[in-house]
Amino acid sequence: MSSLKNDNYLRALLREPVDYTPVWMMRQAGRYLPEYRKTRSQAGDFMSLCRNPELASEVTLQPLKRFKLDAAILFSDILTVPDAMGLGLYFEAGEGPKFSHPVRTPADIKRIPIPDPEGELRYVMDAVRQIRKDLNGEVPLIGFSGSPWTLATYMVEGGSSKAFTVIKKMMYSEPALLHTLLDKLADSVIDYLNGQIMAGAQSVMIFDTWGGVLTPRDYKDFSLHYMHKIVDGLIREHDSRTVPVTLFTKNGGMWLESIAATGCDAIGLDWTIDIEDAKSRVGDKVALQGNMDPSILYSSPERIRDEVARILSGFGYDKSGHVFNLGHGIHLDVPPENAGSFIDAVHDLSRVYHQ
Ligand code: 1CP
Repeated sequence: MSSLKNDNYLRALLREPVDYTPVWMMRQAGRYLPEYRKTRSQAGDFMSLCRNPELASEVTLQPLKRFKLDAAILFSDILTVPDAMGLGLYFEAGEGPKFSHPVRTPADIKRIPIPDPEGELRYVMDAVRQIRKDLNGEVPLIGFSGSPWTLATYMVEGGSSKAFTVIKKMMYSEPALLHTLLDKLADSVIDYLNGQIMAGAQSVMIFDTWGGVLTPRDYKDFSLHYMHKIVDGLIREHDSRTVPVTLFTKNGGMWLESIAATGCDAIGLDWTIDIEDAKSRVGDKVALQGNMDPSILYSSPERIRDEVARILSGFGYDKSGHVFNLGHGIHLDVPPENAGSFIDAVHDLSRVYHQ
């Protein structure tokens, strides 16, 4: 087993005792940091940054140099998988990700391959290996993927969407076709995450950013079902340690019991649910990650501290089972010092809960 200097994050996910509540931030490496913008311009563009293991490792570690974060997250994107399937990912300035070949017909879906993690996606595995080397055992490395449903929204819509009309039309008029795509994506994500684990990721998280736009029934059939399949297919022990799995459905607070029933180790919460309620519903089955509104980081250090205190007391005096985070990614115009105040507040204020 390779040793870790700070394993509070992994311990909290497994509901083992910790010294304080560990914290990391979704999108902690990114455009709110001037040093990220500099490395990105050096790389040329976002995908070139992802494809260069040394630079991807550099930006992964940038937030850890500024703040006392308890975990690092692989610098990459969920859209690497559809890109490896041949959909032609590109970024239009100010418009977000797009695909030159969206998948819409049975022939499109039949054609897409299940990517080999050490083939088309080798650059991601190389980034994981490089980051583990550069982290030098300081904190654990989180690997990640999008959920099949969330990936499918981008693949079918051809990019970001607000109303998801193209994929919903497919869901309601040709459900079997969409299921074929989701099943292929689930198999691809299993291989991709297991590849990351073999390359050195010490926990994995599945981002289901768009599961919350579904009806409860469709959420179960078209999103949760495939995340469950992934949880069942993942390597759960590696290098003599458990590899915890976190599922995050944005706007999924209504469905915590069914999410917990997949056998995941932790559930990521957005800010639309009180952590106290979440804990009373599923706290005996899973750890919880979250859940401060990222917009609180626009306010003062005092206001940030109050919010941290409120969330810690909501989770209460259980010795473990809470990983502090934002309820979604950090906004790109947040002052980095405020992120520092947030992280310090979690560490300072949480120690009393763990004595
Ligand atoms: O211009 C730039 O520099 C690119 C901006 C950017 C960044 C920094 C994109 C494009 N992706 C990323 C990195 C990224 N994406 C990480 C890195 C690790 C970290 O957290 O520090 C992660 C985990 C993601 C995951 C991701 N990408 C998600 C799921 C999480 C979430 O935020 O909901 C989603 C939905 C994406 C798609 C995507 N990629 C990039 C953008 C701008 C988007 C969102 C587009 C949309 O809103 O639909």
